[in-house]
Amino acid sequence: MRNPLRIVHTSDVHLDSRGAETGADGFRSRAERAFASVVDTALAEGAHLLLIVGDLFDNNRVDDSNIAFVYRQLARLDAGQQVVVLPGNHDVHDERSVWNRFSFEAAGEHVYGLLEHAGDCVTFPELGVRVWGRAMREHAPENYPLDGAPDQHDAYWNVGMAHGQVVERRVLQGSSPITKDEIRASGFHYLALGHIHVFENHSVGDTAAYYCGSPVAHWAGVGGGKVALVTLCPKEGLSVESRVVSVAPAADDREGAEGHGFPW
Ligand SMILES: [Mn+2]
Repeated sequence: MRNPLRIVHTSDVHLDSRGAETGADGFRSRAERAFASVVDTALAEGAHLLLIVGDLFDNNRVDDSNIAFVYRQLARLDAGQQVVVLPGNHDVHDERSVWNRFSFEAAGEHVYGLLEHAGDCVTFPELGVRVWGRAMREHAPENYPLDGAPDQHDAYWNVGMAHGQVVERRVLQGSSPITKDEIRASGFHYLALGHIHVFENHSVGDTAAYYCGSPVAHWAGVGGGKVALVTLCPKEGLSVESRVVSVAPAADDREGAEGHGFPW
């Protein structure tokens, strides 16, 4: 029996404290401020799940204060709110990965990482949801984020996480491709995508698939930094709302403020 499920879906925060300054509100960067707003949104919406779909960290050399910042923010969530994180191309899960320094024990029992290169599932029986994702070792044309997606299970909401580029077909150009046919065949009720910094709908067949966009307005552009608020309901079906969580100040530099929607 599936119950209504509320998800906050984010990606591409790109935390990096290098060159940071501490503002009046105590945050060291736009990315930190935006990530705190993501947590605020999960709290205000009473989300059951917070999905972080890659590039939480800007690179694998970020210093430990960035990791500690994430622990502090995720510790603000209410009891029962669960978090699932997936590496992206900026924080790939390789030998030098930031995820080798990230302690899930320190982050709390409510924080799960999908770090297996062959793909892994975490199941939350109390929420009736199963979340699958495949950790990226290398961002390359041969990396297929949806390879090994599992058979779906009728008893659960089947949710996928994938960090990469949606394309029409595999053409061995461009890295971490996710094809429309793979999305269709995956059978996920909801596929949470990361990599593109603006909100985009790539739903195919019975699979709802969305890029949530970066929550950081500086990366996302004039429309503001956003999260996706997803509700899965047995009766009313799926709803997806793109919610602004950060706005670029008018005086922000033009390059960032105009945004480009691309992941570099
Ligand atoms: Mn990316």
